[in-house]
Amino acid sequence: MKPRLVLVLGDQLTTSVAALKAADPFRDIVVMAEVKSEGTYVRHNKKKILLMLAAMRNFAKVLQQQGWKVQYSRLDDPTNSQSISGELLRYANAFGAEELIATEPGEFRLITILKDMPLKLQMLEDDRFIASHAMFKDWSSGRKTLRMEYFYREMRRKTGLLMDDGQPIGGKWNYDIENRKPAKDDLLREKPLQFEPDDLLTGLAELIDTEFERHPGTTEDFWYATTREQALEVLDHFIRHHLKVFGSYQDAMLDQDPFLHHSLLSAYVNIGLLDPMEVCERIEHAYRVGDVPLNSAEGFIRQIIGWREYMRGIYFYKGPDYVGLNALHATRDLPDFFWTAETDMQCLRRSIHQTLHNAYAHHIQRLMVIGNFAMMAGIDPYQVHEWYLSVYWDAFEWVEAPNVIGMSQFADDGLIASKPYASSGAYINRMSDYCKSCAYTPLKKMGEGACPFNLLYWSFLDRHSEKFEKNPRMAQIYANWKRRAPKDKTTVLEEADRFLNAL
Ligand code: FAD
Ligand code: DLZ
Ligand code: SF4
Repeated sequence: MKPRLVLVLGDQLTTSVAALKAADPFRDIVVMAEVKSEGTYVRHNKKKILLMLAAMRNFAKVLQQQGWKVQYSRLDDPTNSQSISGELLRYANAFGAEELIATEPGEFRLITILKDMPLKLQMLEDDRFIASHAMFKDWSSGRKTLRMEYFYREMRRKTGLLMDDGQPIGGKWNYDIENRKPAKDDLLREKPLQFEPDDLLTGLAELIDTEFERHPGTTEDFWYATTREQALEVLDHFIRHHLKVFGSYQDAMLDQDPFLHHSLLSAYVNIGLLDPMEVCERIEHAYRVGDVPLNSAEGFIRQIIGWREYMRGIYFYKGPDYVGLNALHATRDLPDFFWTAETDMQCLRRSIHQTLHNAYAHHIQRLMVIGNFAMMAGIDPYQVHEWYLSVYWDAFEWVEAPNVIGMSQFADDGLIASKPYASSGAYINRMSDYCKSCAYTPLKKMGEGACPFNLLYWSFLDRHSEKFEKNPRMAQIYANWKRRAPKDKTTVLEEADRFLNAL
């Protein structure tokens, strides 16, 4: 019997991935390929590429130890064709394989590439997710709005997480209202668990610095996990040191602390080192034995079985055209400082610098600083989407695009968000300490030194009044704007225009 090729992509690094479950270790050949095309279709952050390739090499060893025949293409192999399809064809010719078993990739781009190959393709649904495509379709069909909160309740029922006798523990589904505390600088806050780079990482870092020289970010200061064992240690560390207060400080931002009480687990779950259900079960256990409060456990579990699953559902439900949506007709080019962090707005300077350096920023930096600015400044959402996809360690289109196009840029016209996530400097001032070291004054609404977020906020609302004025959640805001003196309004709009033209 001819061998079949079994593709394992860089974000499918688990022994229980669908393609491996369907394959026969005695007959089939696993293909894993480090290729330039996957690193360059957007200019991925060097740290993200380092994470991917190191985790791939470590995982290939696990498969070999389990008895799989693995054909592994290294980036610097002179015979490497540098694309997934090229490598599959090369191995198909070498071994006389005519069939390919693959787990559905997390980007339509790659799904199309695999479907177009001259091999008989068995593409299996990625069952690492709790909601299948069929379940999401069932849930969404016939609904007027697809709000996450209702999907989340279904997922709680389906998984039984934090449920007793079919009811949510504590009597409420959602404790978000308790999760909005600003944080204080605290030297005692436990730092993230860091791993010393080994020879594999040092060698790969050199290769990446050469091959992806012009990409954003750096391979220096790399201390992330690259094996399942290490990722499990990160999970333990988070539960032991941070989960208790995760909920309360979820929305806080501190200039000198990029990680606060966040878990740093997204990339490990997305690339397969951790399973989403195992993570949630560990969190639930911590709550049930009394180690952590309900608002933290619920807040965390909601992010995984709620937001994460919902975003994936939306991506596959809406299809490949979703990333091109532009409901607010935003056309401005992405400013250069997104690639350099050189701006005098401290909140943006710090969030973008940390993003480029760590390939990480936490949710509120992504949503309420960077995304908020991009939307209010009217930046083309497709360019914003490409930026997010390239700079973050956890960014794959299935999760990145709905978060950016939908949640953060409102480019899907409110499919995901019931109102735009727009806010003035007052919000950033309340939730962070950035403003203390900023060239601008957060509460100043116009004139010399006025915070640009204040100018942009009103100019954004004014520009889109037709769309948002009738939204009941925004009526009060528009009433406030209307009450302002006409002279003030003109000044604010003129100053906002001047700021935008100078970008
Ligand atoms: P924590 O704050 O510790 O949260 C716990 C976990 O919940 C995360 O590890 C993640 O798995 C999950 N999670 C939380 N929020 C979301 C969400 N909105 N969507 C999906 N999962 C969520 N997440 C990605 O995994 N990849 C992305 O490319 C991505 N892009 C984003 C872009 C924007 C504009 C926004 C607003 C959010 C984005 N997110 C993305 C969601 C979220 O910001 C990250 O998952 C989170 O910051 C990762 O850090 P953490 O692991 O420390 O998260
Ligand atoms: C992100 C990424 C990078 C940078 N490099 C590789 C690679 O060399 N080989 C590989 O198999 N996967 C890589 N990936 C992850 C893929 O881009 C990812 O599987 C698709 O985008 C689908 O989610
Ligand atoms: Fe950001 Fe405005 Fe605060 Fe400066 S003053 S850090 S621009 S919110």
